[in-house]
Amino acid sequence: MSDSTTKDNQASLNGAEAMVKLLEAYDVKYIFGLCGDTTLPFYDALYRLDHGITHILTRDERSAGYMADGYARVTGKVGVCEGPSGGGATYITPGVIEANESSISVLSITSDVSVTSLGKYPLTELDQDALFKPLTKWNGVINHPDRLANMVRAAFRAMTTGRPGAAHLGFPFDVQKADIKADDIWAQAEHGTFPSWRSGPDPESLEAAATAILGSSNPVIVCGGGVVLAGAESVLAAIAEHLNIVVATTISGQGSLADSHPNCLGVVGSNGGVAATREVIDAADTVVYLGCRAGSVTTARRRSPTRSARIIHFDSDPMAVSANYKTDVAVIGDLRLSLEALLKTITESSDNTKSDFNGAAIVAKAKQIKFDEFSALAESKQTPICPEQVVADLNKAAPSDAIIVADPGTPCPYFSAFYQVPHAGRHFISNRAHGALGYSLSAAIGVQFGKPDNKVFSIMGDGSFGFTSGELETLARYDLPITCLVFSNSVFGWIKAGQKSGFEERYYSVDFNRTDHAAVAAAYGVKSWTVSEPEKLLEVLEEAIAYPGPTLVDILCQPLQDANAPVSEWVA
Ligand SMILES: Cc1ncc(C[n+]2csc(CCOP(=O)(O)OP(=O)(O)O)c2C)c(N)n1
Ligand SMILES: [Mg+2]
Repeated sequence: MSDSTTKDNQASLNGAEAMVKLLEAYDVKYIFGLCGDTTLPFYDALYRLDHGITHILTRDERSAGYMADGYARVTGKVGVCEGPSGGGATYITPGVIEANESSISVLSITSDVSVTSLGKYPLTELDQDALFKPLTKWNGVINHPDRLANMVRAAFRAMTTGRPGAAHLGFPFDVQKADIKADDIWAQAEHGTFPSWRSGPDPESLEAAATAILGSSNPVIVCGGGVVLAGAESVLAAIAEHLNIVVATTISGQGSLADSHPNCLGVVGSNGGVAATREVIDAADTVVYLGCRAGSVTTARRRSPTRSARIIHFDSDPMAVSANYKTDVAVIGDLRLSLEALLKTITESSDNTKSDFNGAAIVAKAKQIKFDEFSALAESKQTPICPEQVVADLNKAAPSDAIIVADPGTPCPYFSAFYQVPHAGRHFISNRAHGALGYSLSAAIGVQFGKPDNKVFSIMGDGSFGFTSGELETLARYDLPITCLVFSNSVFGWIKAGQKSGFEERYYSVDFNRTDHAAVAAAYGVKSWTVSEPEKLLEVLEEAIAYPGPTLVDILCQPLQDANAPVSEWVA
C-alpha cells in the first residue's frame, strides 16, 4: 500500500478514507459485507490505507448483517456490516432489525447514489433514511461531507449507550469522494464496545426491590438477555446463592447462570419451557425480571406468571418495564450496577432470616421430572432419529467451551430446553427478535471470527438450510472449523406442528422434497456426513468435531410435528 502513508499525513482525506480511519479509531477489526458499484471508493480506501481492519466477503448482505450480529454478541464490540445501495441495502435489513431488537450494537453502512443525482432516477436510488428508520436506534444518510465524522460518532454513541441497538449510515458515492478535514477524525473510544457509559439505579427503587424480594415467600428470578449483555453473570450467581432463589431464563437469557448451577431452572415459557418448569413460575408469589421484555413467548402469552404474582423488574430500558404486567417495583439502570447494588443491600439487610428460598431443592425436583422424560427419548434410539438424541449426543461430544447458534424450528426449543452448558456467559445464541430462518450459519461465522479458539456450532432446520446454503462457500473460503448440524425432515415442521395442534391437521403447503445437504456441503468444499441410524450419530459428531476444517452433519430426523417438543404454543 505504497501511498497510504502519504495519504495518512495529508491535512484532508476523502470521505471513504475518513470512514475507514473513523472505524479504525473505534477499534473495528472486521467488516462483513458484499461489494457494489456505489461502494467502490470505500473498498478502494480499505485497499489503500493501513488500518488493521479485515473485510470478510459474504455471499449475501443478509448474511453480513447476521455475521456482524454474531460477532458483536460474543465480543461486546460493535459489529460492522456493509452493502451497496438498492438491493444491498434492502437485503441487509434482517440482520439490522434482529440486532436492534436484541439490544446488540451493529452498524450497517450502505453506500448510496450521489446526493447530486437524487431524483434523477439513478439506478438503485432508494430512500434509505425511510427504510432504516424503524429498524434502528439511530440512522442517517451522510448527505454532506462536513457531517460525516459527527454522524459516525453519533451512530456509535447511540448504538452503545442506554439500551444498545443498531445504527445505519447511508454513504453516498459523491460524499465518499469529497474532501474531509483530517482534524475531524476522532473517536469517543469507549463507544466501540457495549454497553458503554453505564448508569446506575435510583437507590430508593433498589431498597424497595430488596424489601419486596426479602418479604416474598416463594420468589423466582427470570433473566432475559440483559444479564449476559451487561456482564452481570457473577453478581447474579452471588445473589442466587445468597438467597438460594430459583433462577429461570428466557431463550435469550441462557448463560445468565451456568446450566449446572443448582439454582438454575433453565428456560421457561412456551418455547423451550416444559410443564415441570412452568409450574415453578406459576407457583411464585413474586417474579423478578432481569433485563427481560416479559414478552409473549417468555410468559406463554401472559399466562405464566399468573396475574396475581408480584412483579419486580430490573432493566436498562424503561419501555420494557410494565409493558405486559403491572409492575410493583421498577429498577431502571444498567443490570450489572443494579445487581451489585442489590447484592450489597440484601447482604447488609438485618432480615437475614428470610434469605433462604429453597431454590436449589425446587430446581432439582423440576429438573428431575424434565430430564427423566428427555432421557427416555434421547436413549430410545428410535428411527427417524429423535431431536432429543441429537441434543444429548452433541452434549456428550462437544467441548465445554462450545458456542451453539440455533435457528428456529427444531433447533431453538430443543437446545434451549435440554442442552446443558457448564459455564455462565454467551454459549447459546438464537435470533429471538424476529426468528428469521437462515440466521445461524452466518451468525456462527461471525461468532467464530470473534472467538477463534472456541468450538462453534450452527444448528439449523432444513428450511433454514435453504435460506443460507450459499454461505457454505464463505465457510469453506475462510476454512472455519464450524460444525453445522441439519435437522433434515423435509418440512417446515414448526408450521406443520401449528396446523396439527390448532387447525385439525389440515396440512397445507408445508412439505418439501428432501435435499441431500451433505452433498450440497461437499460441493462447496465442506466435509460432510449423512446420518440416518441412531447408533452412528455420536461417532459421526465426534469425527466432525475433531476435523480441523468446516463440517456439516445431515441428520435424518423425526419431523417436529411428530416429536415431543418442549413447546406449549405454536403461535407466539
Ligand atoms: C424468514 C422466515 N420465514 C418464515 C418463518 C416462519 N417459520 C417459523 S418456523 C418455520 C419452519 C421451520 O422449518 P425448518 O427450518 O425446516 O425447521 P423444522 O421446523 O422443520 O425443524 C417457519 C416457516 C420464519 N421464521 N422466518
Ligand atoms: Mg424442517
